[in-house]
Amino acid sequence: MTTHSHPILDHAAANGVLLEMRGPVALVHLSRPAKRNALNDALVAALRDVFQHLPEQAGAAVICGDGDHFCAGLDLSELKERDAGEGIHHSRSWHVALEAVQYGRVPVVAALHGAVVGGGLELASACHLRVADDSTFYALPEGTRGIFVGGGGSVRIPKLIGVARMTDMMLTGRVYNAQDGERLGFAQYLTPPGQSLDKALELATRIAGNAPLTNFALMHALPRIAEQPADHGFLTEALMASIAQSAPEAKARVRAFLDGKAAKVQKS
Ligand code: 1HE
Repeated sequence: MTTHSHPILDHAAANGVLLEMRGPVALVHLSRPAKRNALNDALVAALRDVFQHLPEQAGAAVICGDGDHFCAGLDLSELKERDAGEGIHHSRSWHVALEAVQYGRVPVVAALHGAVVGGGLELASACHLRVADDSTFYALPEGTRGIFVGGGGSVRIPKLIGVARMTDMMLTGRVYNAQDGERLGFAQYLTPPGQSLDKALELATRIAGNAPLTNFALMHALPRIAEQPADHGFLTEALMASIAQSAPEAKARVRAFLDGKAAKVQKS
């Protein structure tokens, strides 16, 4: 384990976001366990700063929550009377931070446990993969608190579970458990209690070994292609494919397979 000292990362650590390097993986902790990792303005800014300043050697990242829960969402003690203009800027500050997670330099795996609620679920949805353990539960209490999502959840969450399920969660306060969350598409992996971080680190280490252009294409091109009309998507795909396969790293990997030096795909 290596911790990094850098003025921006030190400031982030003081505001509840800790970075440690685990080999090629940047492990980012939400570290405000006494408040269930509730996201106040300083913590959201710290998250943005950490993802904008990941160390060069990071090839993938993992986000986890310290304590018994991943994240309790927006820090409700900061929900003061804002006028409409201030509310827009507050929401936009979350968008910037979560875009730094989603569209940063490296793929991000969320290691989930306990509460993944409100803004915590919005943050998890900005990651590229989610690994949940058996203690995980998902909710959007915004509906019952008289507010709305503001951290990009209305854009990202329906892509995971559909508009109808998100509407239900907000209208009725419905909570999904870990098994249902995996079945519906919140998480791609489900582990026994206490094992989501190890699994997330294992996956992130593997992801960090991919060709960088493949990871770039999956993070930056795939979600945009999915939003494009099909004829635009086919063109973007062709451009991205040709760029990726022209990289020396791709040529070396294909050559290794043809020479019998690379692993075959194994039946799972
Ligand atoms: C908090 C927060 C918070 C805990 N803001 N302080 N999110 C919510 O509506 C979820 C609110 N939280 C909860 O439902 C529960 O705290 C949990 C299920 C997450 C965890 O329960 P538990 O029993 O482990 O902890 P606790 O005893 O409820 O909380 C421990 C402390 O954390 C306590 O403070 P203390 O000073 O009395 O010790 C809680 O007040 C504090 N705490 N959650 C502030 N969220 C961009 S828009 C996004 C909009 C939203 O995210 S709305 C959803 C907000």
